[in-house]
Amino acid sequence: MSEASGCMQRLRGSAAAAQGGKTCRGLTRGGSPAAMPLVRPPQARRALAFALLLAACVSGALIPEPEVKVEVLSKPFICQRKTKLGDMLLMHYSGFLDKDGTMFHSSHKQNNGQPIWFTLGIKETIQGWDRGLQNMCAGEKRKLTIPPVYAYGKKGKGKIPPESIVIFEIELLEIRNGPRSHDSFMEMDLNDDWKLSRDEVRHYLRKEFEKYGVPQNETHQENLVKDIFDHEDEDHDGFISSREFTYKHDEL
Ligand SMILES: [Ca+2]
Ligand SMILES: [Ca+2]
Repeated sequence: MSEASGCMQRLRGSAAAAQGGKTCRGLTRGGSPAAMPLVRPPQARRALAFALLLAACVSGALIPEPEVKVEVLSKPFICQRKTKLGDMLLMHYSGFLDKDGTMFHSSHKQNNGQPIWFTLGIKETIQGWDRGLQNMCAGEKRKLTIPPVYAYGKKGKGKIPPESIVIFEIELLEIRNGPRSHDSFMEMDLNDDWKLSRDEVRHYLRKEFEKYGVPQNETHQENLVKDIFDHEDEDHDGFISSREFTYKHDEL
């Protein structure tokens, strides 16, 4: 982007120099080899320089930046929440090769046709998913066209040849707070002091166990709390800060 605008600025400056600040008309005619004298006057040299710069800018503009192309195939009428980094997404997906449409994987065919859970923004699978599945509603269907750099790259994988552009059709069924999302932290931080005490973590675990019908076991829970603090309380101050808790998102 910045290179393109820099290019445009240089072009403008160069055009002004070649044309005395007027128009670009006649540049191509004047720049044709037949019309060019052996010793070029300064004006012609400037015109040639401008033409070369123009060619460089145009060819630069023709090399597209690799991006994930997102097409929304259908969207639900009501969308209460959109996906964000750290969320857990329940989804069905099918993957195809762009070059001939071969399907290389589909959640409808594998794992008894069960949808999969995927955590957004932590490089769990390919980067193309992290990039292409943000701001999505439950019930939405998308088609992602993913360049190799955000898919399986130079090596490829299994049925996917090296340097393949891949297409995924994805249906998002459900969005849940990821275990490390900001929302989960807020839910756990009962006294809103932006850090989690052992009591707050204990309370949260009890609630979660209750929700999923897991039998409550004090010793097990205490071990879990200890384990969590051992791993997460990096500065050993007895609290898990929001910084310690939340995913440290890598640059996608
Ligand atoms: Ca707290
Ligand atoms: Ca801490």
